[in-house]
Amino acid sequence: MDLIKDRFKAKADIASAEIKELLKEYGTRKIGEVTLSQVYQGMRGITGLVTETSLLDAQEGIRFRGHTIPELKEKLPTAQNGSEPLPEGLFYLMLMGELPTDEDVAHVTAILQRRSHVPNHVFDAIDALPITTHPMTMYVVGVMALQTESSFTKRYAEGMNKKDYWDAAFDDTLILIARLPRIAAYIYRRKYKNSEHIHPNGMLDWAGNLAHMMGFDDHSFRELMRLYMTIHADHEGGNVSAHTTHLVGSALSDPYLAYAAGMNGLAGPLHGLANQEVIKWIFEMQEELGTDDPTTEQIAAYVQKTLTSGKVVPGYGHAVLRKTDPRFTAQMEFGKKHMPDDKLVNTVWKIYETVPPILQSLGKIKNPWPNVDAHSGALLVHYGLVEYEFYTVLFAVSRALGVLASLIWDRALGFPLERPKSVTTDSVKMWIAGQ
Ligand code: FAM
Repeated sequence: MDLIKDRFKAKADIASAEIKELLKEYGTRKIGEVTLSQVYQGMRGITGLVTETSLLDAQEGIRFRGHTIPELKEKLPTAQNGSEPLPEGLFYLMLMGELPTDEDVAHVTAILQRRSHVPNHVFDAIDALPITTHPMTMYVVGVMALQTESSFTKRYAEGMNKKDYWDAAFDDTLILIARLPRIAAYIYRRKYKNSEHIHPNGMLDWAGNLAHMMGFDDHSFRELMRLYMTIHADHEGGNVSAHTTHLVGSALSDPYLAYAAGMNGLAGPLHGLANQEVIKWIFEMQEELGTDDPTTEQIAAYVQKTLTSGKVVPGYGHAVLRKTDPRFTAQMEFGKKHMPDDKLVNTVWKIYETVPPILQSLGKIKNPWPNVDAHSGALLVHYGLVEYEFYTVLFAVSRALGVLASLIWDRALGFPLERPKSVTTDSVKMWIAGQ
């Protein structure tokens, strides 16, 4: 771990000095204006935080340290006889700000393999929950039970110097990321496979081992897990899961507490839970239409019914994006390559043809195009992972890579407690009246 840590520290020192200079020169320059509507309507478009790991462009989609998803698929190392990027490589890129070599990725994989032991009390905590508990609740309980292992909290209590916060956050992060696949797979096997647990395979990469421990050893499913873990890892800093992790971490809550908080945000239906809602919506449509191969006309009618009943069409729209999500496109390419004739996948493609014009016709939806969740479930169902309530756990495992790499940077750059100002409507009225 020290090789990576030393390399990171050198980069963080350079970045820190650069930012200090930048603020000395330009700190008082205005970066934007805030309207009253933005204050009341979710701070859309307000620039208010720094997240080094990725940047989201409304027209182009996500760039991880400047690289698009197609560029990552070209440049990131893959598993042996694989073609999908290894998520360990993306973690390295987001953390270091440079593309990893095959050796760098192998080094991260080895660290994660070595640190993946999960203490028994974590499984006891998960087992204490009723079997009907939602997998995301089990997952966050598991992460919170793991918090007993935090070296950040231990070292803080021992009087850790603030210049070492990044070091403690680094250790907690690598160990937490290493353990997440085991916790996720444990939940899957407990809830859906009668607690017939599968031991980790120490020879497999991080995502491949997750597939293995869930009970899916198909080569192309492992490839899907590698792609899935890569494309869900980060989406700049303002989305609910990333922002919450950053915010809670700003109070010097350790990476376990901050990540658990962020995953509670991911568990919301307007955010990460949408990936289960998409498949649930498609299954309900198939049920109502009495076919697993609906026509575009039947889909259009069902979309209208969804909208008139005051519900959202899950998997469509985005708070920032104004085009088809490149994470959707990457999944569509995977589908075309591995399962071109799958009926459910073809239904997703027909929905893609049908939904945008309908949403556009409403006149109020800023982005009628599909987001990452519109495709993910259909690929998982193809391999038999049909338990869609579990899908957001996979999203959460992946999102750890981005939000925790970012948290290390927060500590390394000495970001302070985050504390924006709030107002009351009474104070707004007085402001309007010029009092
Ligand atoms: N279906 C129906 N109505 C939608 C919609 C959709 N897919 N997307 C937006 N709208 C509505 C929205 O509810 C709002 O209606 P009201 O004015 O009546 O409240 C109106 O259109 C304007 O919304 P917007 O400004 O275009 O979008 P927001 O920035 O407010 O919301 C989303 C963005 C993602 C919350 C919204 O598009 C949505 O609810 N989508 C469906 C749920 C979903 O797929 N979420 C996953 C997002 C994904 F990126 C992730 O985080 N994993």
